[in-house]
Amino acid sequence: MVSTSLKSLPSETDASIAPVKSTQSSGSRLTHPLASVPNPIAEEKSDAFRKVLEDHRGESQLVILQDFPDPDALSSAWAYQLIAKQFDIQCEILYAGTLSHQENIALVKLTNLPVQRWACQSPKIKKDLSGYHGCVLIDNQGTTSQLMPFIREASIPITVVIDHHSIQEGIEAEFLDVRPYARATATIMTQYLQAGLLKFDNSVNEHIKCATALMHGLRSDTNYLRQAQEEDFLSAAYLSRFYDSQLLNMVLQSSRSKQVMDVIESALKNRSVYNNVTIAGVGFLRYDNRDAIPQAADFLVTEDNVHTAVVYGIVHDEDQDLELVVGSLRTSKLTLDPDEFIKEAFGQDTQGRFFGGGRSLAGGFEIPMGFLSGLNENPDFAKLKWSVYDTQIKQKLLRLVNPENSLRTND
Ligand SMILES: [Mn+2]
Repeated sequence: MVSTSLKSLPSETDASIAPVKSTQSSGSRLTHPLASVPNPIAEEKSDAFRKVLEDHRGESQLVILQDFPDPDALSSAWAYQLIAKQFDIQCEILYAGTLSHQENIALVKLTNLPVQRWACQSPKIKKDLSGYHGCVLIDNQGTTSQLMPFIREASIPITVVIDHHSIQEGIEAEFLDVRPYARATATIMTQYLQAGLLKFDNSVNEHIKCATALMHGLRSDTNYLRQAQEEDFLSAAYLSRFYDSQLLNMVLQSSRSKQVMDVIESALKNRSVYNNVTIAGVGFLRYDNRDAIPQAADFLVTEDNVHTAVVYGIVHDEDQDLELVVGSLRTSKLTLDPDEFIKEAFGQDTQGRFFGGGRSLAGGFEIPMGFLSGLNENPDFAKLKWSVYDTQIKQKLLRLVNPENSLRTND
């Protein structure tokens, strides 16, 4: 739950900075003196977005995040909520999984980010969905949330989708803004702010905190701006007028748990490098530590001569007594499309749904273990099971990485 006891920090932002005026008198709203060209897509989308919000004035909406929301998703959803409020639309931001990364927990606590967990699988927790007029997907397209079946069952229409992952087949919404070339959803949301959908104000604490969250989201999806493009820098420059750098430092200084360190340790120990791709299985881990997998991938991709890292493990969800193979891919190779790579490596389930996907420079997958879930008290069985999955995942990855030696499973 969101803590409300933490006092806000004073803002370091300088309220005296004058708003930047456009150098072009013709006055495209998004033209910035630093931008060589105005951004016509952002402008066109902002107009359409405004119309949709206008059409839904006074309604209640559910903003659905992926099961393991990251800073980009959390901050963008918050920005959406604040924008929607201007149009008298009430939003509840929900996710089904856990906030497992220490930075995400710190972000939510320190900024009082208004997000709630809905443990939809628990039969004890029923949610009445009758009062909601629409559903909004931010930084996802519904394929990574366990909540979507409930939304569909309640016949809640998808009103808005704003995302930067590759477009998912069959996604339909009244307003769709999916820009796979954008590095972060926070960049897109900031462009909406710049277009005037909501004017951030340095004297409003909530705006300072949301700007800080967006800055964190934007930075974390661009590898601390190392992979940022002009649009991201322009959005970051805009946010810099409002964000609180001390607060952001506090979020970033949150430390890793011992369990996360242990997962990183086993990723290091178990890694094998094939054609500049490092692959590491980390064995079994608890659901709450699931986010250690992307953190380990983030770390492994920093090795000399490595451009891509894939880390995976078997995650046990005690609540549902289910096991999943969860994996993360990180790459610094701009020509590698993580979405394509993961879809090609692991394919689809019997219902035609892919086991994973991605965005620029990052991807992930989840493979349910079905009948083989559980009963790991028997160490021999657990070992055997891990060995089967470990070998199979390596084989699938190596078909792409190392096509000639696809059957080589040991190095
Ligand atoms: Mn994102």
